[in-house]
Amino acid sequence: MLSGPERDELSASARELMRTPPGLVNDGKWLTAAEQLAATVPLRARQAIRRFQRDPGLDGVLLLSNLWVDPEELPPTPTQQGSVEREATLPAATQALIAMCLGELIAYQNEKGGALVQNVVPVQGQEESQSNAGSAVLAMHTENAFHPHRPDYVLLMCLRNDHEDRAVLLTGPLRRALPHIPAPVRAVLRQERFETKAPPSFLASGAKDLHHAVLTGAREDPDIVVDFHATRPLDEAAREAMGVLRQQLAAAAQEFVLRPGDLAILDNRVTVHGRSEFVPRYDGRDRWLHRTFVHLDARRSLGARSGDSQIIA
Ligand SMILES: O=C(O)CCC(=O)C(=O)O
Ligand SMILES: [Fe+2]
Repeated sequence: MLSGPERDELSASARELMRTPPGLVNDGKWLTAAEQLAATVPLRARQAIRRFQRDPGLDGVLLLSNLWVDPEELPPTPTQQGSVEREATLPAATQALIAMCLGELIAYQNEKGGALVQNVVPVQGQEESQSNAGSAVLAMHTENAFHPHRPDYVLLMCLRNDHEDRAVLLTGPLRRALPHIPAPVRAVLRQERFETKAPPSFLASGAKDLHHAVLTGAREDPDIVVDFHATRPLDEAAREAMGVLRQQLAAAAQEFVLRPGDLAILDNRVTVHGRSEFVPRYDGRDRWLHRTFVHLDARRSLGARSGDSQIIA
């Protein structure tokens, strides 16, 4: 929770960034300014971010609240498919500053045109879709689980919640669930007995389905890669193991009703996330989040990007 003075300090930096030419989020010069100004983010927030990088805690979520978002000043919630925030608005600049404190902003050419700040909004006709445009229950997932260069962190900042304050961001923290998963089940989850489908926009440009283990890395504190909509177990034991994992993640689930000015930072390596259902009205007042992805080490994806672009092909 930012104090009043901290909120004003951060919004002053964000306003300065807004005014930096050309005022476009994906522009290299603007991003350099964001990187410089990230050093002016209030100290306590930077300390919390640094601590979270080293140890994401049991929940794998860092919630920053009381960021400067005034729903009365905002334009109507976008309604179109694939909506992004190319312009350096105050919320987009705020999100970019926080993201720069964490690492390198990245995006995917095949997802929302490679925009570094994207809009998560309900889209008419997409109610049932298992994507950020839907408003039905969104199954728990690792963000871009199918992708070898999936994000390390996902930032979700709330500009508006739904009319009834019903939409809940759900997280499934692996660190809380793991102790309840029997060793033989964990052993199955550590084997490459799972396949995660790439979404159609990525398949069209040659992405492959990922054949993978769900748990990797340290035995007592592994990383997780799973999407309960897109990951398919390849045999019966793998199916059972995924069922146990799903159950234990649900039992450990944390609920976040994001309100304007709340920003959730999810460690995409140790927590999965999803969303409850809600009822959109498409009246310009619907739920609206900004989403940004961050890599800790941009060098790892260098071969998948062109030059110093932030965009993964
Ligand atoms: O709508 C939400 O709270 C989360 C949506 C989501 O999973 C995402 O945008 O990656
Ligand atoms: Fe997601």
